[in-house]
Amino acid sequence: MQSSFWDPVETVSQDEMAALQAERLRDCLARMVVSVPFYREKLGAMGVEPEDIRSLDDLARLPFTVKQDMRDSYPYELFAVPMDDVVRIHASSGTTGKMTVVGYTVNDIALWADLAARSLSIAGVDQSDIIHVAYGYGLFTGGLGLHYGGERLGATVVPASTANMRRQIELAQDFGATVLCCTPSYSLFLGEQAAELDADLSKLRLGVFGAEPWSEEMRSEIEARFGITALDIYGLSEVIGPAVAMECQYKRGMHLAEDHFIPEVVDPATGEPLPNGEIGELVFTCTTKEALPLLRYRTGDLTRLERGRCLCGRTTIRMEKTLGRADDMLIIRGINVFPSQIEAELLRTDGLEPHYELLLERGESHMDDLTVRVEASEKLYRDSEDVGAVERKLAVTLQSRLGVGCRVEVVAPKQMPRSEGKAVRIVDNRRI
Ligand code: DLL
Repeated sequence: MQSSFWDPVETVSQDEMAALQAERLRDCLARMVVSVPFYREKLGAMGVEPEDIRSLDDLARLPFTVKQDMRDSYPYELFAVPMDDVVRIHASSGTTGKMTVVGYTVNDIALWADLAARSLSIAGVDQSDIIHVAYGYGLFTGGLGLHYGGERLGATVVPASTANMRRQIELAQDFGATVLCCTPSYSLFLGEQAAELDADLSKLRLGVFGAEPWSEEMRSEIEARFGITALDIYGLSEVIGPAVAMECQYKRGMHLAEDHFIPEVVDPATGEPLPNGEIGELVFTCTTKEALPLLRYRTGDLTRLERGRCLCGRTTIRMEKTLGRADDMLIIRGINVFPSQIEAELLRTDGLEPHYELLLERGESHMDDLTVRVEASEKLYRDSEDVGAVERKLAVTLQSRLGVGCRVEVVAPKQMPRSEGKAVRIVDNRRI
């Protein structure tokens, strides 16, 4: 094991892990029935007592928690501790409805810092690194999550946040950033501006990118542009924030902190658990957090899980790069596609930049019409005759590879919006 900060739990056998998880689950249920009326009522209605939980197989008998439950409990009703013990609040706005509010005790913040340090360590970060954190600081968990993790690890953290691109680049260059933490889409924006300013970011060696889906093709693009290794970090505020799962240098899926967050993959339609290796909706049971323990929280994210020792030596279960959220799946004339699949095809096409959006409109026959808008490279745009050819070719490729009929619109360089945080890929103009 190469890393400087690792927990022995990362290399235990599957049986040892399952025993630890079952014990923590029982303890968590015991706390919940005492402190959270929502869970007391749900478990009571199902006739489940904490001591009925003998092994992890009993997990499937427990009720799900969904985002709507969190919204209905706005702001604090799901908290398992009195507000006097809550020292931090984060919240995610989502696109519709009320915010989802999450709370942390002193111990929760310490756990989060430990897990974020573990994640950074899995990525190969150590004390000698200078971490430029360009995730947003605020109610979003990205900035503060990586910040505390970097400090816990003993690295040097630069809390750049997302504002002011010129300043951002000056900081990364002058302070000698070796690790960049931000969304993959923001890294592209930063790289583009750094090139325009002729900045020297040659000390950068690693990117810890997440908070939004990004394809393998996007990874290759970012790695080539910066000359770095780009690794995927996953998390969600409901569970803790970033550091739920992190890729190691072998890029064989993200190592999940399953000692704290028990993962399951279920059929998104029926909720039935699926065997490891099958794609479905990721569900987490958060057993160790004090302020906001959660039972079987449905993330909406689609992925698959894989067991087995990784080349890095860790035995923790790994989750594959997510396909995206079930809600983001487009149904175009009866065909299901994820934006990340379209992204992969765009990036395989010469002459296009990795900046795109997917425009949805209700066509005349009430079918969904998709327009893929993507930016041309300077070179392609100079030979404007080729733009039409690329549009036609890409439309044919998308039709044959993904089965999706769509219009492709290649726009002039720098015409697509650049994001400061999570990229907005879908513009939905369909009237309901
Ligand atoms: O995005 C936490 C985070 C911050 C993760 C920084 C990684 C880095 P939320 O704002 O609550 O939390 O959004 C959570 O973002 O359910 C996924 O749909 C998506 N997501 C997060 N990480 C990834 C990833 C943060 N690596 C939601 N790949 C999740 C794909 C991701 N999607």
